[in-house]
Amino acid sequence: MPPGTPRTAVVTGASSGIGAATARSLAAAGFHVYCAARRSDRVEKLAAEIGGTPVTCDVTSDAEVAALATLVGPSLDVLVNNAGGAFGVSPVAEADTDDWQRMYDVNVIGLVRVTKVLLPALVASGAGVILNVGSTAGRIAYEGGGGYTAAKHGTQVVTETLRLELYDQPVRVCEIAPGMVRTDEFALVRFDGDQERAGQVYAGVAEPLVAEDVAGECPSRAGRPGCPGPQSPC
Ligand code: 8X3
Repeated sequence: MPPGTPRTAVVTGASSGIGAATARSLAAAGFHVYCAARRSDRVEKLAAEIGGTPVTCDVTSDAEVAALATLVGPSLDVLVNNAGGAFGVSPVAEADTDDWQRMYDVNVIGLVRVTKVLLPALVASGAGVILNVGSTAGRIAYEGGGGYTAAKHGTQVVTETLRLELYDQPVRVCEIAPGMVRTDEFALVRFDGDQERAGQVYAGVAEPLVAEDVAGECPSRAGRPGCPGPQSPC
């Protein structure tokens, strides 16, 4: 890599929440960020803000993911597999299997699809990093959460499998598994746009995590009780 060439990162699901915050955080650290998500207007705005490249990309589409890899080219330093989500809270006995399928498609197969096409570029960088955004839902079970927890357990197991399989390759495989994070859309999507039910998820939680906590910046928490300061790890 010629001196002065910025390191590169791909963030999927970059249109909002943890994905957008991560893209901003990586850009602030000097990366050129490919901001990938389905909603073109959102990624275009974000990419313009951080000097990155917008990519309209649905991780469930072979063609769009292939186009992402073509755009990125032969070398990539960091892949953040953030695209994911929860749809519905039906108990297993009443499972909406279309919702369960969608959750598996985006949280597991989508992650695999993107990883597979970008892996050669990550290896080529000589020190690639794959960061999969999992969840505490990939560690536990809760009533009504079966479809999402099953999918996020899948995220975790794929991550661990990949780590073992790449033991002799110059690629680190990591997972971050946040708990409840209050973002604009996670709960709203889960409850199909029902603002009131979405709001109840965070009721009684004094200071839920926010996207920037996960992305590594913590300006929103600076000054709160127990915060050691914006430059220190919380
Ligand atoms: C989201 C965590 O607790 O809402 O990944 O399922 S939870």
